[in-house]
Amino acid sequence: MTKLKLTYFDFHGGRGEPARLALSIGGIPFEDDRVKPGEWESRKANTPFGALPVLEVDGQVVAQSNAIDRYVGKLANLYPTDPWQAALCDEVMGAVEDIGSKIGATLFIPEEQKRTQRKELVEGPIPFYLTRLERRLEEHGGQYFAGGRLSVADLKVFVFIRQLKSGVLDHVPADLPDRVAPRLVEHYGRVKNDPRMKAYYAKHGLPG
Ligand SMILES: N[C@@H](CCC(=O)N[C@@H](CS)C(=O)NCC(=O)O)C(=O)O
Repeated sequence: MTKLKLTYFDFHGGRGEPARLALSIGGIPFEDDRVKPGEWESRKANTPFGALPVLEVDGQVVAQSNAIDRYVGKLANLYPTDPWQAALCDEVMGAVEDIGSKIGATLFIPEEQKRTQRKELVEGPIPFYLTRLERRLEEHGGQYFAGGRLSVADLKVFVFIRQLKSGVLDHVPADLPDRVAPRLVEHYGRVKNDPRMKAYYAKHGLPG
């Protein structure tokens, strides 16, 4: 049997959680390697691009969250087999990466810059991506982003919306998704209430 080890930081959310969710939902055994604070510096150089997540598959390593999500999505039957639906799934994951990278760039900067840059994000890119994701969801049937059923795209959007709604991002109002993209928030609820998702969080604890 293929031996899988998924390495990511030891918290709920971020770029590693969709793959953790997908593998768990698919019942695929994997080593859940969680990097603790203080361990990263010594491990960073051993990753392909100096970043996490990385997935080890029988001793070989692949990086880049969307590549990992596609791979585990295929293993877990959470990635469309139809090429067009797969492209739609990829599109959404790429869009979440686009806006996630913009937000990520404001995580570890001085407070004043953070306030200014987040204000700009709240007035432009974040609502833009929320409304465009909502539009794509509706264009594809309103329930799921691709293939008419849960896929890794839904998991990636779910983690993104949860981050925004949690209020963990200073200067980003937690009600922004509800105000600008209510159908996307409904989608968030749909994914969150999926019994397979509930089983995951019952096992691993709810995000704080
Ligand atoms: N494009 C990459 C970005 C990876 C990335 O920036 N990961 C962050 C965590 S979400 C990281 O490893 N940060 C620590 C560092 O860069 O040292 C992906 O999608 O996996």
